[in-house]
Amino acid sequence: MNQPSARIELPNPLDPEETMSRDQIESIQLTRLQDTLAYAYDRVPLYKEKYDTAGVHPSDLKELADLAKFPFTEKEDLRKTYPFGMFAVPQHEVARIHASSGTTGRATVVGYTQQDLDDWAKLGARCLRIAGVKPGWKVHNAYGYGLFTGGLGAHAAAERLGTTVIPMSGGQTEKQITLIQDFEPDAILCTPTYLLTIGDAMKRAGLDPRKTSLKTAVLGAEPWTQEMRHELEVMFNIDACDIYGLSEVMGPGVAGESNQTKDGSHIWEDHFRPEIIDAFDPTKVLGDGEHGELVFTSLTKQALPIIRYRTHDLTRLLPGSARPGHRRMGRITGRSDDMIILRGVNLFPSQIEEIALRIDGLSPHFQLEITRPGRMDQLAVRIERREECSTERAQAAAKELAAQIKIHVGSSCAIDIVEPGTLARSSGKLRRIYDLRNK
Ligand code: DLL
Repeated sequence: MNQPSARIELPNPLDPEETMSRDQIESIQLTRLQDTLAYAYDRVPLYKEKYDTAGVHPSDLKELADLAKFPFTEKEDLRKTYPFGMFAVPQHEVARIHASSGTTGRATVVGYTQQDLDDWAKLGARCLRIAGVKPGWKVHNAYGYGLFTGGLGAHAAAERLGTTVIPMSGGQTEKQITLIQDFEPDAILCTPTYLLTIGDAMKRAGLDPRKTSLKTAVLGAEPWTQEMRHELEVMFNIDACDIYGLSEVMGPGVAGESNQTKDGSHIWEDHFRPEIIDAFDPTKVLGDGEHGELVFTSLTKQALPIIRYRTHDLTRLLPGSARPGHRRMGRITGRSDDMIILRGVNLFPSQIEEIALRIDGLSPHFQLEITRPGRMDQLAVRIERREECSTERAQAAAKELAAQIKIHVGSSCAIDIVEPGTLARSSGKLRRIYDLRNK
C-alpha cells in the first residue's frame, strides 16, 4: 500500500565544534595552523621557496598573529604550478579534482583526499543545517555539476545532512520547473540570479512561484544584496540564506548563514583561519569590523593546503551570532578585480543592485557597460523594466535611478531601460560587467 507517510523529525545534532567558545576555537586554530605551515613547507616546493625567500620558517608561528609574517598565496601561484604542482600528496591519494573555468588565463586546479572530501561534506552540511534545511527534506540542487565545485559540493553536503538529493544541475529551466512541481522539494540550492530566472520563467508559464513546495533556498557563488534576498523571499515565499566558498579554499561550505539571524555567513573557523587585509596595502592586517579583502588559511586540508590565500573578495569580519565561537563575514560587496573605476569613483555591481531594487518598476536584471567614446569613461546601466511597469513609469524610474546613483555612488551614468526578458540570463554565475574600453 502506498500510504503517504507523515513527516517525522529526524535527529539533527550540531557538530561539537559548532558550539565551541571563541577561546576553544582559537586554541584549535593555533595548533592546526602550526601543523599546516610545517606540512605545506615540507611537502610543497612553492611554499618552501616562498618562505625561504621571505626568511620565515613554520616554527616562527608562536601565536595566531604571527601568521601575518608569512607570504600570501595568489591564484597566479596555482596557475604557475598548473596542474598539480601545489598538491601536497601523491596523486594516488587524491580522490577528486575540481577546476575553475578560468575566464582569463589557465584554469586553476584543486584536489581533495578522501579525508578532505569528508570534511567538505561535513562543513557543507553545517551550512545547510544552519540555513534551516532538515534531514529528511527533499533538496533540489541546481548548482552546476562537473569541474565547478558548486554541484558536487552542495550534493555531498545535502547527502551528509541526511536529505533526499535531486541532482538536477544548472540549466534547462523548464525541466527545473517541472521537477520542482512534480518532486515537491523543500529546499533549492543555486545561485541567486538563477533562482530569479526560475521564478520569472514560472510566472511566464502562468505558475505562481509562491505556491511551490519550497521553503528554503541556500544561495551563493556570486555576490547578492539584502534587496535581492527580499526580492527572492517574496517571489517564492521562502527563506533565503547565503552560502559562501571558493574552490581554492574548498568549495561551497567555507561559511554559511543562519535562517534565524540572516546576518551574514559564519566561517567555520575550526577549519579555516580568516584575515582581512587592506587590499591596496596588503601588509596591513585589519581589525574585526573593518572593510578589506578576505584572506584564508586552511587548517586541515591535506591535498591542497592553502596559506594566506588572497580571495579578492571584499567584506569584513563580524562577531559570531548564531554560532558565537565562529566569526561571520559581512556581505561581499564585490571583488577587488570586479571594481569599476569610473572617472576616479569606485563602483560595484552590488551597489547598483541595491539602488535599483528600491525603485518601483525596475527589475533585478541589469548589466553595466563601460565605454570610452572620447577620453572619458562612460557607464551605461542597461536594466529591464518589470513586466507590470508601464513604459512611461519606466522612464521616470530611469531618471530616479540615475539620480540615486549620482547621490550614492557619485558618478553620472546613462540608463537604458529594456524590455523584460531581453538581457542574458545565466544558470551559474551571472556576468554583470561588460567593459568595452579596450575593444
Ligand atoms: O563559487 C563555490 C560556491 C559554489 C560557493 C556554490 C557557494 C555556492 P568558485 O567558482 O571558485 O567557487 O568562485 C569563488 O565566488 O571568491 C566569490 O567571489 C564568489 N562567491 C562564492 N560564494 C559567494 C557568496 C564557488 N555567497 C568566488 N557571496 C568567490 C558572494 C560569492 N560571492
